[in-house]
Amino acid sequence: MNTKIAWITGATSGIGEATTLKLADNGFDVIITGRRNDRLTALKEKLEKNGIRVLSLCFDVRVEAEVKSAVENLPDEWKNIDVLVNNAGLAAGLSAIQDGDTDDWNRMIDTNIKGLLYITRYVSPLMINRKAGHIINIGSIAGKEVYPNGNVYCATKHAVDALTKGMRMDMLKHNIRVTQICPGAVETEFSIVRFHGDEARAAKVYDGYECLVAADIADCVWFAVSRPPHVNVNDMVVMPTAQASGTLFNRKF
Ligand code: NDP
Ligand code: 8X3
Repeated sequence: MNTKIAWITGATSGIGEATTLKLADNGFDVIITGRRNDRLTALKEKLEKNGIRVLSLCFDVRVEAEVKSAVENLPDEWKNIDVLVNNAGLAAGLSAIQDGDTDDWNRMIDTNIKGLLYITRYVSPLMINRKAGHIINIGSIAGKEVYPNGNVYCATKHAVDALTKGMRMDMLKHNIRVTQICPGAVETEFSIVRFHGDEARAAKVYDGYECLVAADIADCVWFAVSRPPHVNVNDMVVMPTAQASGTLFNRKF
């Protein structure tokens, strides 16, 4: 029962799934969360075959009552959470502000800002009780700079950047590490979600250069997690070699 426990939000796809696999490979038991229960079940079965203990919790991070209930109903043997990876998030749309779809805006704000806040609000007291823990927020290059038509998504990731700094101050006296990891372009379901299922448009985002894969970001999470306890990686910005800013790519065409 001394195995470390990691809670990964958005474990059903992309960076969250890769991070789950990486932490499990390195001996963590995992709490995996997301809204797609079939994917959670498949991941749980795969990990359990390799002897990893898995708790699967299907809920929407936007609904505070669901987040609160998930944490309050954690079985005792799952309460000692060592690592929380706040990964669940999305972009929806890519439009000038005057053309923006306000449903898209609400989804991004509710997921990327409020969802991350709800999870942190209810999980961090469990870490504070033990005077130990590590919170890792998945930010973005979009939280460091703004690009045309990225307005609201960029604002939500700038909020993650600010919240990471604020959390680090609040967690200081509780001995809890707080890290932000800010990827550039990673080929996941991200752009399919952003373009509301338009796979052809999504594929163009990654065309003509070698983008990051989810496992590259999982490696960064593991680097931060595996530092000695006195070392906190504050912030990592990780881009494809072929990307120099939110919009500048070295495409081979
Ligand atoms: P994916 O679309 O592949 O994965 C997103 C994950 O978030 C899914 O597991 C999804 O699970 C979960 N999620 C979304 N909304 C909710 C919700 N309301 N409640 C619970 N879970 C939710 O994208 P990525 O892996 O690329 O994205 C992961 C994070 O990385 C995001 O925060 C994103 O902003 C960030 N990022 C991505 C980059 C990229 O280029 N891909 C670059 C920089 C940052 P489900 O649908 O099952 O609920
Ligand atoms: C996702 C990467 O460049 O679309 O955060 O903002 S980008």
